[in-house]
Amino acid sequence: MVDDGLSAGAAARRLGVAVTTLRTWHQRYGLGPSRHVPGQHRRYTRQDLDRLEVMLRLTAQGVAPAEAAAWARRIPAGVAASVGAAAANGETPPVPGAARDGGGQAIPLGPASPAARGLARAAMRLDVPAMRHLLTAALVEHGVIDTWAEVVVPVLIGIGERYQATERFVEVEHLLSRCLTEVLAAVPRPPGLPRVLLAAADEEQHTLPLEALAAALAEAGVPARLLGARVPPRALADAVTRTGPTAVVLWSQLPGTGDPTQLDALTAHPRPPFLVAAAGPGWPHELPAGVVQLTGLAEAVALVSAAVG
Ligand code: B12
Repeated sequence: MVDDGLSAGAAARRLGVAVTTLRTWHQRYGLGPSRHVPGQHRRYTRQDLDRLEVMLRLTAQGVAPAEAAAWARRIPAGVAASVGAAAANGETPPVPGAARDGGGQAIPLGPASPAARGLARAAMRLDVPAMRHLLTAALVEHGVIDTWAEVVVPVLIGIGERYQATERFVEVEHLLSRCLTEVLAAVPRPPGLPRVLLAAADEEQHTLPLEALAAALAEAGVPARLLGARVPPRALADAVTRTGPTAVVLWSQLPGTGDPTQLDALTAHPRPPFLVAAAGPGWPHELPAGVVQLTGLAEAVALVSAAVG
C-alpha cells in the first residue's frame, strides 16, 4: 500500500468487503479513514486497515459488531506498523489470537470479485469461521449458482494452480473443500422423493461440483440423492435399480476416471434413466449415444429440473 493511504473503494477491495460495509462501520463504529489530504476524501491508512481487518475477523467469528469495533479500536500503533508492512507485500495482516496467514503466500486469482478475494485470503489463513461466514453470506445474498461461479470456482482454480506450481498448500485445499462441503450441505433441502441421482465416477475423489449441483437443485425445489466420491459401476447400477431415478449425473474431474463404459452401463440399464448426463472435464469429447454432456452449473440445474419437472 502507498503511504498516501487508500480510497474507500481500494480499501474495500483489499479487505474483500463492500464499500457500503465500510461506510456503515465508519458511521456506526468510528472505524473510518484517518488520513486527511486537503481538498480530497479522507484515505485509509495502514492502521485503519488493520483495525478493519480485526473488525472483519471478529464479526466473521460471530462477535457482535459493536464489541468487535471496540476491540478493533484498541489495536496498538506498534502492531499496526508491522501489520502494515506485511500488507505492503500483499499479505494478510496477522492479528493476535487469530489464525495465522499463509506465510505471505497468496492464491493467484486474476480478475475476481471482492468475495472471492476474501475467501482466498481466509483460505490461506486457514480461517474456518471467516470462510464459512463469507460463503454463507454469499449464498444468502446471491444463491448457489452465482456464489459457485463468482466466488468459489476462481478460488478453486487458483488453489489448483498454486498446488501445481509449488506442490504445497494441500492443507488449504482440504480445509476449503471441507468448508464448502459443510456450507453447501446446509442449504435447506426440499421435501419429496428424490428422482435425481448424483455420483462421482469410479475412483473419482472430486465431488464439490456435484455438491454445488445438489445445493443448487435444492434451491430450485428439486431434491437429489448425492452418492459422493468414487462410486464403482456396480454400486451405481444397484442404486439405479433400487431408486429408479429420472436423471443421473456422473461427474469425472480427471481423464483417468472418465471411462465412458460407465455411461454405457447407465444407458443399457434394464430401467434406464430418462436423462443420463456426463459432467466434468474428465470425460472424452465423444460420449456414448444417448448421453448428454453438461458444461456448467446453471445449465445442469436447468436440464435436470426440466427432466424431472
Ligand atoms: C479441491 C480439489 C481436490 C480435492 C477434492 C475435494 C472434493 N471433495 O471434491 C482433493 C484433495 C480430494 C483432490 C484430490 C486430487 N486432486 Co485435485 N483439485 C481440487 C481443485 C482445487 C478443485 C476441484 C474442483 O472442484 N473443480 C471444479 C471447478 C473449479 O473446476 P472445473 O471442473 O475445471 O470447472 C470447469 C467445468 O467443469 C465447469 N464446471 C464448473 N463447475 C461445474 C459444476 C457442474 C455441475 C458442471 C456440469 C460443470 C461445472 O466450468 C469450469 C470451466 O470450464 C482442482 C483445481 C481445478 N482447477 O479444478 C484440483 C485438481 C482437479 N486436482 C488435481 C489432482 C492432480 C489431484 C490428485 C491426483 C492429487 C494427488 N496427487 O493425490 C487427487 C486426485 C484423486 C482422485 N483420484 O480423484 C489436478 C488435476 C490435473 C489433471 N487435469 O489431471 C487439479 C486440476 C489441480 C492442478 N492444477 O494440479 N483435489
